[in-house]
Amino acid sequence: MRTLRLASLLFLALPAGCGGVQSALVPRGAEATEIDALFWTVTWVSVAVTILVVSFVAIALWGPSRWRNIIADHWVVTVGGIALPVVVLSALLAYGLIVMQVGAARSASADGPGITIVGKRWWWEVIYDRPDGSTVMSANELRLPVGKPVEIRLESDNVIHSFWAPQLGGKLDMIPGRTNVLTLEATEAGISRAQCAEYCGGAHALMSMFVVAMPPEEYEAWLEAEARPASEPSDEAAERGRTLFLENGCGACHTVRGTDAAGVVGPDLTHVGSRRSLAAATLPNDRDAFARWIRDNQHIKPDNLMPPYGNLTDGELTAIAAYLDGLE
Ligand code: HEC
Ligand SMILES: [Cu+2]
Repeated sequence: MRTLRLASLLFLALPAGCGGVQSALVPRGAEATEIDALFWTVTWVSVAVTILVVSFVAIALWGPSRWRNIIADHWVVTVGGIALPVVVLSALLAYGLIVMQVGAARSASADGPGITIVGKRWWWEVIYDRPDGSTVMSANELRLPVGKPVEIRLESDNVIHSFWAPQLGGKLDMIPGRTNVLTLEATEAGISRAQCAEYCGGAHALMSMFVVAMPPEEYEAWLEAEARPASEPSDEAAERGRTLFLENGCGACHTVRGTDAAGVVGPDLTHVGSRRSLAAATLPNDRDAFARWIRDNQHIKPDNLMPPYGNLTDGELTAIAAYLDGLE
């Protein structure tokens, strides 16, 4: 009995998973709002059709003979079997086409600076256009100005990935050699999540990122800051961390603008300390997480393309973590 009660409690808890930062049922973007309305329309129409069909079957099986005679007539097939499906499905198709049309119109109005997102194994390179035409390299977090349609160009230089920020819009594949364009318009400030939605190998499930929608003035100020080179270490530990970072070859794969580190294999770390998470939303962003990631990343995110650094001492890890944490 107790197990049964526990099981039903757990079952009840399942829908709670739909309310989170990664739910398409909590729209916070123009396209997601339209998709949400389409989803509920299709859902409720389906519910109505199901109730109708089940009622007819129930009448046919158990209904009083007067009712059964009525529905034994030809009109049931003509109206219920042919006319109704044609009308319902055509109406839903038309609705779907209108939603696509509205989306296309919004894309045409996205004339400001865009953003390129490149799917990597298993993280995201995020390149922002600046108003002056230059670009800013960043990674593993997407920032958007609220109320402005932004052209998002989706690319990949390896396998096929798929970009999906459920609270903001539909998903779209990132295909090597192609640029697929998605237009996102955040309708309110807040934090949601994006997830790679196309299996892309080992660490696919751990390829997420936070999406931060912010008021346009804040977004512009943030982009200004993001374009600046890395800040100088603020104390001795961080200073030592920078030396260790450069000595241990981290710069062969990572760029920290303003230092000799100019690698392009891994995420740009110039402002890594200001991001909400590490390794594509696999870990929180704090000193402890930096140290754990550097020493133990193959356990934390199996198959990822960074080598683990088991050779570093606790003291060295703490220093590197202090340095990276300070890169805000
Ligand atoms: C062979 C290339 C390579 C080397 C060398 C390397 N990394 Fe990485 N690093 C990567 C890759 C690839 C990722 C992305 C892993 C993922 O999330 O799938 C990464 C991710 C990271 C992240 C998380 C970044 C983010 O955006 O969240 C940090 C921090 C980091 N590396 C620090 C270091 C440090 C410190 C060193 C040197 C001790 C180092 N890396 C050496 C390839 C490398
Ligand atoms: Cu994937």
